[in-house]
Amino acid sequence: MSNESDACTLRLERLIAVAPEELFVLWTEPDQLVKWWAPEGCTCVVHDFDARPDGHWRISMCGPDGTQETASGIFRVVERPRRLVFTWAWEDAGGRRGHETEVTATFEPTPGGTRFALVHEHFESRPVRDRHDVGWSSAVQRLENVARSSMPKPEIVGSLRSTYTRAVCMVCEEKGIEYALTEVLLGAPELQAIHPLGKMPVLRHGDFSLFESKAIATYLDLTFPGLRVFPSEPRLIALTEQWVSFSNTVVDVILIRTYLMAYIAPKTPDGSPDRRAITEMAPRVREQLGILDRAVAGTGYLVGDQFTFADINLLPILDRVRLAPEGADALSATTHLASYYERHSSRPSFKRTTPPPGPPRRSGGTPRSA
Ligand SMILES: N[C@@H](CCC(=O)N[C@@H](CS)C(=O)NCC(=O)O)C(=O)O
Repeated sequence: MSNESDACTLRLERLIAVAPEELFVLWTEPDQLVKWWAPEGCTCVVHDFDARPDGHWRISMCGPDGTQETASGIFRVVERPRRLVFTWAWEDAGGRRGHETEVTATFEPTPGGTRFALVHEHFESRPVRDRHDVGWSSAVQRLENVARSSMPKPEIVGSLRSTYTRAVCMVCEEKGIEYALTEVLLGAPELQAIHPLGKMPVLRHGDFSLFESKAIATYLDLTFPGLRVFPSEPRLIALTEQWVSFSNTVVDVILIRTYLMAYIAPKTPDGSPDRRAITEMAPRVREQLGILDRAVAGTGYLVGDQFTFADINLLPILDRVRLAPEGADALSATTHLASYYERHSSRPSFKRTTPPPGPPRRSGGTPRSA
């Protein structure tokens, strides 16, 4: 592209925290357009906005001083929800259209929302381009604000007493996501409605619902901006998978589902701790903590030198195993894992998700699971 055409082309790019589908609606529905289509302090009146190929649009922008400017054009391309191309010309007092330019808006899904790009081209001169740059920048800022405020809050249904629920709440805390936690009992109807086995946590987000903690964490990480808790480099992605899988299929099964449960939900006739199971599991608890001790020895993290979902997923498990004496002793006896737990348990995301005392309860009254 020549320098001359570059000087007559305006380009804007933003990461906007909603999905392309939602942004497309803000761009194509007149009752949504009026919320942002004009620089800050101005309002607009949509006379016509037929977002279909060859459809006509016409909008007046009204300044705070009462001035009114009208632009109009035709849609060339309408590819929902990825691309919009339309012509643009300002009208004079008699409604005659002046020099025609062209606008292309593209909406690419990306972690954290939509990579939005606007190209407005074929201006007569650089000063005219620059004036439009000021106007578009301000309008697009309003668009971002409207998009953010229209985004529904994710709702996590579960209990902080559940290690899996706590892990997804920690993801929200780490990323600064505004979320709601709906505390329910194990097997509650809200869980049954989403999880085929009624397990917690489940997520509701607008018209979308999801079960399985790692799937929920992935969705939150990709949908919302902020610090990424899943790495993007192939080896680090794979190592995160490795530790999440190992923690959930081995560590959690031994430390929580078998050892801790022998204390909090024993199957003994009188409900007292299941001593046989505890004695049998204690060496296996030590063995697991030994494996994790070696895993964090190098960097103080499970994956590379960054805090990832692998750590988030493990920390609530370590917290719970400390509730029983052999678990607490085994963790204190480790070198690196004990200081790993000490350090990361001071993170605000961990502190703000501290569960209330007592074991999780099942609808119907029995304590069950961690
Ligand atoms: N793989 C599931 C496990 C969820 C799970 O086991 N949740 C426990 C609480 S920590 C639960 O709901 N237990 C009750 C039951 O199994 O009925 C996930 O990652 O979300």
